[in-house]
Amino acid sequence: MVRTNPHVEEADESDIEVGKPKEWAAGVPGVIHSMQPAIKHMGANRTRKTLLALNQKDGFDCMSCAWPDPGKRSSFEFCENGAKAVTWEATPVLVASEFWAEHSVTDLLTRSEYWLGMQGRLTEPVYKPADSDHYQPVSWDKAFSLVADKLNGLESPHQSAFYTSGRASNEAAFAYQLFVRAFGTNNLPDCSNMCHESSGWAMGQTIGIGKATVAYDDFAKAELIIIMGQNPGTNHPRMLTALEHAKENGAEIVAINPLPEAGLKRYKNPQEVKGVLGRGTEIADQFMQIRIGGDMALMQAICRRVLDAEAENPGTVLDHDFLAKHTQGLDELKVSLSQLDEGAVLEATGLTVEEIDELAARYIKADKVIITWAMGITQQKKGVATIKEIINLLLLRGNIGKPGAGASPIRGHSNVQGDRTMGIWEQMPPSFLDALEEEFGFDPPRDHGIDAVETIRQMRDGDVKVFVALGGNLVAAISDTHAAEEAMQATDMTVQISTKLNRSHAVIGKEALIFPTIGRTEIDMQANGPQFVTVEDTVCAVHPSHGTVDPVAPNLLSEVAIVSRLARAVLGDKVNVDWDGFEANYDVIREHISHVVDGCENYNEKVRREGGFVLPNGPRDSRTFSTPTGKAIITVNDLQPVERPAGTLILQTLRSHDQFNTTIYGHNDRYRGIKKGRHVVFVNPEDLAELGFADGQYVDVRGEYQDGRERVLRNWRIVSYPSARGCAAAYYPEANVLVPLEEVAEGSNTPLSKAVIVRLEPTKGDAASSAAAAKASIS
Ligand SMILES: Nc1nc2c(c(=O)[nH]1)N[C@H]1C(S)=C(S)[C@@H](COP(=O)(O)OP(=O)(O)OC[C@H]3O[C@@H](n4cnc5c(=O)[nH]c(N)nc54)[C@H](O)[C@@H]3O)O[C@H]1N2
Ligand SMILES: Nc1nc2c(c(=O)[nH]1)N[C@H]1C(S)=C(S)[C@@H](COP(=O)(O)OP(=O)(O)OC[C@H]3O[C@@H](n4cnc5c(=O)[nH]c(N)nc54)[C@H](O)[C@@H]3O)O[C@H]1N2
Ligand SMILES: [Mo]
Repeated sequence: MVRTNPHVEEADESDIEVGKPKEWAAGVPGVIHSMQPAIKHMGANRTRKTLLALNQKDGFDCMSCAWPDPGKRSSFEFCENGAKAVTWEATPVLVASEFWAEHSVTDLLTRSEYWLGMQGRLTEPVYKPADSDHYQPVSWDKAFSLVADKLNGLESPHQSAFYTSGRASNEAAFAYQLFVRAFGTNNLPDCSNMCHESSGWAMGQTIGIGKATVAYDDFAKAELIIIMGQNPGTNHPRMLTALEHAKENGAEIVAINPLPEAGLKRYKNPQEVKGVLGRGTEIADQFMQIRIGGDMALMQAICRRVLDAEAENPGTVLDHDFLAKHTQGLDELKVSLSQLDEGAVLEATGLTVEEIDELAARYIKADKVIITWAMGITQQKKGVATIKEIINLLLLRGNIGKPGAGASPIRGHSNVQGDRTMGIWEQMPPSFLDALEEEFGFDPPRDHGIDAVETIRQMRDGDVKVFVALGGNLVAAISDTHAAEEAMQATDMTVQISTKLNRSHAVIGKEALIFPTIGRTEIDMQANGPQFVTVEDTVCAVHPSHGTVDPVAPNLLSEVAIVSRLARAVLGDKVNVDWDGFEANYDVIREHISHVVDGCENYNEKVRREGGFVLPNGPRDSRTFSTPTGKAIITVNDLQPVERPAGTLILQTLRSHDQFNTTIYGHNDRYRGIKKGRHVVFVNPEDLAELGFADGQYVDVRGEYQDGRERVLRNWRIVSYPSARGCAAAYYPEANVLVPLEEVAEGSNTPLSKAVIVRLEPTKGDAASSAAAAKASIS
């Protein structure tokens, strides 16, 4: 059954229900809830072929996050949110041809992300000419030639930018970066610029590689796991199973977060009897409710206690052999931390001395420690420095390069790490560019390209005129929504390769195209038969992903086919690349990957091994650190807490349980007790009392950053919530209007999405009329 043009109701934000936050995550309701919509819309056959193939060895890789697959898999190797992602993609609800005549671009601009996504899958290429307010169906050939003419008419290739979102496969990503570099630019911004960029920089500079130094099995061997700035219950639910197993093996778990997130407290595993019937597993042995941005001070305070303990009992605390053989910089760290201001630490963290002592004691007691982190750490002014402090702490006791220990950034998009490995980065090192040159016989550009924030700036300033996106929704995902929208609308042409509609199809250049593509769930049939793609998870394991259901519509092309045909149309014979061969048989691309990408030798053979293969990782495998000195570098970083002027709050922008980044599946946030709405701001009850506001009141949330632009969310409902003092929260992407484009993390240029200084102001009028106004102003 194929359904077209459904009627979708916009959310009525006046009707928000607020209940108590949940104390536990997952559980049976999770999986049952998630099965219902799938079965309703997809039919039993398509449901079976997708959900049961999820994360199985002959199935496809779940696109909901980059958490790895265990060696031993259950037949339900997915979580509630993975099932939502699959259903969202594989449900055969289609955007029909008439849609484009019925809905102008101006009309699409008034629609919410929820409404746009719920229109269903895109089915044919469409083009919006400069003199029209409507997209219109167009042939694939015509669509490619329109883009080719525009790109080839630019004065310089640097007037174009080619964005990638982290769902693209390794094969699509490799072909895409090759096309872009052959065209002549390194302008390859990606979602990682807004995500784990701080992790990449901090780890690259200290241990020589920007990836996790742990394998999946290390979680079961760890004695202590510290989870910082991450909400696994919603965003990496399968991680909870690994944490549960770690606990069964005796590990302690410490969670550091301004919010008491459900998954960090208790977990009911839907796949085990005690999860079904019992109270589940208590996850965190210690929960530290830190202030936003306080993690760097906390890490310094723990390092200081480790050093003090060693001074008291010399030879018993530090891993002297490891430090002497593999690291540099210990003495400088000692000097610097001897001056650490404990008062400043308590102020920055909001924690007590006892809590900090307790964590230090746990750290010193454990021989094998893993520290994981995500967006609560990376999207901070001091994100890079904070991660360097995490590395310092791990190095002091040799917790890198031994079983059960390591640094583990938990990546977001399912293949964001693989895309980087394949060359999606505006700053790929010369060794990669040399290998490309050797393999394909052209001279790749050597100057660094621009990242996501810089792309917005250059579009705003008229320097970038053509924007192409391999997936994603940049205009909604980047900071400063209104500035970003103006920038996007100032371009000559925008091109989106997408599965479904989103805001980036409404906020467009003078001319615009949409290229519809098949998704990961779907069978990818090419001239040489069905093709599989490959992906890399957060612990560097590479494996194949095979679609299992027929594409929702006949006129879709795979990402590889779109990129290859676009490249051929733009480049003609300029470079000697067999684009037809790429499209017909992905082994051809993989053969090139083996020659160009480090660690991918014999790629075609290795990815076909049972379970794929794990990329080499110097620190993890052999304590080899490819820094300039060959040693891991212990660093000294200046503490600089987030400053909060009187009367303001530090606001973080985060994910609800019913969304995947800018994709909104529904309007509930089950674990935080929110139903039927997203326009809420979570504030600590004592802060509310101090500021003179009440739970349930409607307010304007106004950004404090001053540059002449007004940044405000109007008519948001206050939810009294047990967040750390002074720290509020609201949902991304709606709250992106508050994050200034100029406010970025030092060293990584990542928008400060977790630390926006805001002021609450009473909304004029009563709640009901305010809510009606909010509804009208949905953007
Ligand atoms: N279902 C689902 N899964 C997803 C995604 C999704 O949207 N939906 N997105 C994917 C992507 S791309 C990513 S990057 C990941 C994101 O995964 P997360 O990083 O878990 O995502 P956020 O919702 O941004 O949550 C940030 C967490 O950090 C905490 N935090 C905020 N500020 C601080 C701080 O200063 N210190 C500390 N210690 N904690 C802080 C917040 O309270 C929150 O718990 O998830 C991936 N998986
Ligand atoms: N304020 C604030 N801003 C943030 C964040 C935050 O925490 N707070 N988080 C940041 C983070 S961590 C990230 S990763 C970015 C995310 O930024 P993006 O990756 O740009 O955004 P997504 O919402 O993941 O992109 C969703 C769109 O991708 C398309 N899509 C889905 N599947 C496929 C596919 O298989 N192929 C193709 N070609 N297209 C597909 C669909 O059209 C869908 O609408 O946002 C960042 N922005
Ligand atoms: Mo992300």
